[in-house]
Amino acid sequence: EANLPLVINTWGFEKATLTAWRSLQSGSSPLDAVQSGCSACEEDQCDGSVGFGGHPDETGETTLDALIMNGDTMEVGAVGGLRRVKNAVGVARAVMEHTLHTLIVGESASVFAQDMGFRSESLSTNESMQTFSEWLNQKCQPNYRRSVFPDPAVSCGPYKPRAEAKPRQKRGLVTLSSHDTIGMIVIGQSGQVVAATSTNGASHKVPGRVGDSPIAGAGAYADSSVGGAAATGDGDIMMRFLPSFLAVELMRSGATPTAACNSAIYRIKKHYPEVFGAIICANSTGGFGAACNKISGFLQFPFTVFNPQSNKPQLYKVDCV
Ligand code: SD4
Repeated sequence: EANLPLVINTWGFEKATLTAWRSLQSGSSPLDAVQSGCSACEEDQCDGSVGFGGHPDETGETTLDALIMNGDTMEVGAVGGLRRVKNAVGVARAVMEHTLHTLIVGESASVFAQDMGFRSESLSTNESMQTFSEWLNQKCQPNYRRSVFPDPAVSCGPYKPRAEAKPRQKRGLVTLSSHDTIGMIVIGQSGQVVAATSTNGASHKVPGRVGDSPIAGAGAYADSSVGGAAATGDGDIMMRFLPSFLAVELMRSGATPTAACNSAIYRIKKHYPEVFGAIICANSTGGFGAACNKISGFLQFPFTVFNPQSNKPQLYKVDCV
């Protein structure tokens, strides 16, 4: 018996879940619902990790990655390193519907967005500028560069995102530790599976760095004949394993959503036991699950679900493996 429709997303982003659910209830398509859910997070700057004003790069600029996928048609639209446009998932949708491409990046993505009528505006805020200047003023700036001759006065070497269980600071106050991409799967009443992601990536990234979130099969994947998956965590590592694709393929072979999620995390863990990664999985009948990699200080991964049973955004926490 199918338990549909279903909205499921990473983290405790309940407003996003509710927005997507209401969109479905008002008769919108699953694609519109998943887009509106992720857009709500962009406007809300969820955890400072989605949308404008979070995670400035090495030059202080915030740039955005997003993806949307239609599991009926296997169409995908995505943007990487999008500058000066707040609604990244909207631009991803425009890539899918108004071009024959899948992924457009950087300054050119911004020009495309402007051509499509999106407003061009700064993605910086007082908070993101403060994060940037605090980082600049550190004696030793943790960053993503691998120095051949490490100069501790300039750099602490590769920056390690530190996942932690304690509640995030309030909106806009970005910490080095928060990196909470929204990844959402929506399954419509008739079984159409769609997925989307939106993020501002990693703090102090090298300009031009694109993470896993806008990569189909990495950040998210959807196939209406099977289900969907969406990932969050250290994208530089996670994208090497295409965990969302893997999880969907495992469900195709008969794995439950929970088993598929676990296997995708174990695959990464085998090579990178200390790297934070988490994934949500859902099958086309509305079954769902999640998994995360247990690292020090991070033992449980929260995710949010709305389905006919819950009747509200229901927060779940899965124990990490
Ligand atoms: C990235 N995966 O750009 C994103 C960040 C993230 O939870 O998911 N944080 O690497």
